[in-house]
Amino acid sequence: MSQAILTISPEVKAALNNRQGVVALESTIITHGMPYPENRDTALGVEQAVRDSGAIPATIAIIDGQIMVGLDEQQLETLATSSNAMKLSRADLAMALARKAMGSTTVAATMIIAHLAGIKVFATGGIGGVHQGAELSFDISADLQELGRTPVSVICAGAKAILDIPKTLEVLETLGVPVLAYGQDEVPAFWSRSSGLAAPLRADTVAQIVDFMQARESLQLDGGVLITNPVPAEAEIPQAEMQTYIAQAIKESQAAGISGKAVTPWLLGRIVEITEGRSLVTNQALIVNNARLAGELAVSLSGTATN
Ligand code: PSU
Ligand code: MN
Repeated sequence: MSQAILTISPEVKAALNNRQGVVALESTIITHGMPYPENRDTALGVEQAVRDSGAIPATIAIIDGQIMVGLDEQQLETLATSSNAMKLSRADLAMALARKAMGSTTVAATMIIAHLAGIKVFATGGIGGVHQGAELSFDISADLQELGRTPVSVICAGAKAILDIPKTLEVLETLGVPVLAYGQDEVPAFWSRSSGLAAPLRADTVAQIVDFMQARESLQLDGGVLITNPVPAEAEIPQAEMQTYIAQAIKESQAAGISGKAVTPWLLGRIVEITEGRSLVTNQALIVNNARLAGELAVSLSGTATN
């Protein structure tokens, strides 16, 4: 039975048994996405936002080789202060178990574990995608393939604007992943509400998302759904402004020879420095906003056959 390898917290277990809404949360944003103590405070704030909408948060990470679904405050603190946590995607997840290591889960690995646990809704900040210059580096996040195969709905604030968003959307389309924008026609671009790119699909209410997911279920379609939720207006950094910071960070990363798994964390960290912390505040606001929407969706779904 698939849940046997999971350590599910009592609270999450009770919520799953009672068919209460549960929202999965990733942990790479804690270990590789933000500095301490903002990472811990954000993780706690995100959990609270899920609770505020009536659902139960399940932050996912690997501690001593155990797959934890739902962390207590002490475990969150351990993760937030660790300097050696492995960044785990589909390819490396099993090695963290075999080595009894500590590891944080990316969007891809969080989807795999959420699915094993029977959790349908997952909130994050931004997904990985096709990196700028991918035609030379071949750097395309495993998050995209995972969305193509694992049936979990991921709520994010758009593809991170450090990526090539048009190419990311093309790959998602190829993989058959529906991309919905929530309440607007454009795909949001993480720190910015606007990307200049039309969203393939749009939903304006949680009820519309639920109807859409039920229709997918009746078609027996595999794979995930990506719901892109624009950052609240008061917290956004406009796209034109953001673009100069991103261009500078990418140029510096190339000059420094950063590659592979290190690229996303390096760029995010550098952009926090370049914006003197402003991008971090935006990042916190958008993930809390996503957690709220995910909570509402999980609660609505828990009352349907799709649950
Ligand atoms: N968004 C953030 N910070 C992060 C990430 C997203 O604000 O650290 C993480 C997510 O876990 C995502 C991962 O799955 O970056 C993508 O990494 P890669 O491009 O190496 O697949
Ligand atoms: Mn990569």
